[in-house]
Amino acid sequence: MSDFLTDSAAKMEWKPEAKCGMARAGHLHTRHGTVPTPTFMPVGTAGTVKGMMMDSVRSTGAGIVLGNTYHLMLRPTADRVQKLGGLHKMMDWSGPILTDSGGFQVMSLGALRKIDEDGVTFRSHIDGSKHRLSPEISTDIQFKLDATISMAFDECPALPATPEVLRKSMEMSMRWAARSREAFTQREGYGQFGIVQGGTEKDLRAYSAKALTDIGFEGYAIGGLAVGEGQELMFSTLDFTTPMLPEDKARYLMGVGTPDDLLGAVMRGVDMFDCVMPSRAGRTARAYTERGTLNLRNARFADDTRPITPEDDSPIAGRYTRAYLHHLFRANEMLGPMLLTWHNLAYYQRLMRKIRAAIVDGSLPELAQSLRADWAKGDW
Ligand code: PRF
Repeated sequence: MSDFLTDSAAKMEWKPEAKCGMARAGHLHTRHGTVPTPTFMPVGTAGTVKGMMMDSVRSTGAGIVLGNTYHLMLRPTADRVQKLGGLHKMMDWSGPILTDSGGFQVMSLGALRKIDEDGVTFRSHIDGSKHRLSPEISTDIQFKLDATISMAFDECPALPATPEVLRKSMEMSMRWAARSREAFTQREGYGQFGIVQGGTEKDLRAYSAKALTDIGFEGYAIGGLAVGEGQELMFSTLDFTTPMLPEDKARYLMGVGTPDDLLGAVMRGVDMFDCVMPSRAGRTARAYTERGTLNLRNARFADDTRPITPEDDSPIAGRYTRAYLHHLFRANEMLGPMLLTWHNLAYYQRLMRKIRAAIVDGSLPELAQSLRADWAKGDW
């Protein structure tokens, strides 16, 4: 996987290449290689994209993967990752890695969480042991992990929430963003992204975007979405939030989403995404295809001798029948989740390549129309 390092950058920079409406195509240059954007980052929570060897992840065209402060600080611990040479070396991925800062995962996974102005105390979901995260601790952990892109430490309230709750939480996240930046060690080709919060409130998003751009980060994430508000509200929030962010920095929508979410968000000016959807769906027998999803556990596939898709650009198309994949899942064979995760990650990367090419040649609206029409058709 040495191809990543041939173009390592002294400075982390996002450079635009083409625009189509609000959609942007560009390149993110980092110490660990250059990533064409828009890009989808497979989730490698605990130092592994579950069920995948990193060569297989790379073979799908993925250029950057995500790791999690929360999981890695609990196990194997940041000090151990550092002793193993950092996350890249530990997991055999020489390309860029972005790590989330932990607050979001504490709130969704940790037990007995207690938030105060300084940070959050919580118990591990693994063994109940007590831990603490703060902007300084999270930033230090991400340094030890050797994350190419570190995320500022933030709080993400669940929606719906009152404007008052959203405002208080967002203001604290902005104080935490300043502390995260203060604690961040600048290194060549590495960077740190701030996270815009404020729910679906325009004035709060504006306050947050200004607070973060005043501090100054290498990129800007949009957090606090895809937390129960639905696609329509997420899109309308993006409509007013992306124009508040600098034109010359990468924009990352955290924890999103379905293929249709990605398409809609790119058309609203987002460059980067991460989501467990393709990998988690792969483990639970759901296959993404150009015609929507298939549940391969379904009895109707028991004698289906066709490949998952008639297109031959999936890494598993032409090699395995639907009937065989159905059998693997029914028999709880580990190859089932492995093959289908690979297939789904390849689908997501293919989708991003198609979207990117359409931005470059100015045909994104036409592509969007044909993608949506095909998703609605259902199985072949
Ligand atoms: N903040 C952080 N990580 C996140 C989110 C957030 O708001 C979300 C929301 N969709 C996913 N992951 N730090």
